[in-house]
Amino acid sequence: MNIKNLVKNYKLPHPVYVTQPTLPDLGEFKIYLEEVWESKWLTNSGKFHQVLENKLNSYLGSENCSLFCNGTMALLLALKALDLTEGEVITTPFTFPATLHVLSWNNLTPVFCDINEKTFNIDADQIEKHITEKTKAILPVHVFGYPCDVEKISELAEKHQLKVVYDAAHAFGVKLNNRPVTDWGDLSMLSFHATKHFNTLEGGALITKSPELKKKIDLLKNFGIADEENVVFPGINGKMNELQAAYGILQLEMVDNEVEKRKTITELYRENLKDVPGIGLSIDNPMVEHNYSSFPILVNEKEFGENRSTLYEELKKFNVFSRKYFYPLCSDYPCYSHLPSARKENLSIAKKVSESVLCLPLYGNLALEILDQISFIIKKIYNNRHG
Ligand code: T4K
Repeated sequence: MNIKNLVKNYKLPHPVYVTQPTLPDLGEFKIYLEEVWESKWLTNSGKFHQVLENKLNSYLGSENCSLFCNGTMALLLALKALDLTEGEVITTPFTFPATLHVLSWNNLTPVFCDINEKTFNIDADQIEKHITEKTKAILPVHVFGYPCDVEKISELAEKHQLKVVYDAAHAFGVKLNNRPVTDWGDLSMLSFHATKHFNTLEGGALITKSPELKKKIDLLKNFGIADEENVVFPGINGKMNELQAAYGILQLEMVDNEVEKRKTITELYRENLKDVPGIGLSIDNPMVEHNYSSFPILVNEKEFGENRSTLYEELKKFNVFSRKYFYPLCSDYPCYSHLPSARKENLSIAKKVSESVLCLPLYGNLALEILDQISFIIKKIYNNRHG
């Protein structure tokens, strides 16, 4: 059967996107909104902000959580809080643009390190060769919520006196060996964007073990205002407002259920796709307590019969809107491609992964029949290529 006929027979009735937020009950949110309307306290560390910060500390097993208007602003200020104002920072090219842009906005030069083929994270065994007298920090990303080689990165940081800031945008609630992944590094940034399984519409947080750092971060995100008469340094506005925080409190009550549903979906996808030639699944590390934030597959063109980009386009015809996270590599953006570390020979694994990765739809409300249908379509496309 040709693709046209397959589409005719198996096209999904509605578009299915890579993700979809699970919203809290509108009635419950209205109760909080009425409270905000009554108090007229809309932002600047209000009641809901304080409640959410405390609740997140309990949930995440952290002591010092600082809420932000979004994850990018949080990461930008993480670097400021650590006085990283010049020099080089070793990072990964396989990430969302924000990871790189916050370095540029802080006058820091990114140095790209290749990634590990199995975890998609920065290859900790290759970091040391990039360290020079200009290196100030390492900025790894727990891509798709899979933890980096945190022990090795800590060792390197200690040996070379480097700061470590984790972009943990995808790693809300992830644990490694029963420890929150945000335990490692000087600071970790979490994103609470609408596309995350825990979200505050837009939002983010920094997590640190240091109460002094938390104090500095809270000043930085509020213009450096210490009190009505004292502004201690040039801060900025990075605050989360009361509506975001109130929404976040309701989201937090739902998050375990969301993760549980995503786990079921992930297991079913794995089962459905495990025998499809040319579809590579990520490793399942038993030491990791996942959050099931994404479902990436790797498409091997030779075995599957078509490449990742063709599969991406064909799935669209069936109303399946997967995403090529993360393609192109950040090192290929015009603003970074001139850097010596951006050359292809330095990033061969990242290039290979980025050219074969595809994130399939995954969210708590994704019906199991739809998921089965998506898996079935992928198998049909394979069969179509192989007679
Ligand atoms: N570091 C890393 C490693 C990151 O991945 C991100 C963000 C950041 C830093 C920065 O954190 P934030 O400053 O954003 O807090 C999306 C998100 O906008 C972005 O937050 C996220 N990473 C990135 C991986 O994904 P896009 O450009 O792909 O989003 P968009 O609008 O195409 O949405 C994807 C799908 O989600 C849509 O097809 C449908 C669905 N969707 C989206 C929105 C916005 C909804 O169902 N509802 C919605 O409200 O970046």
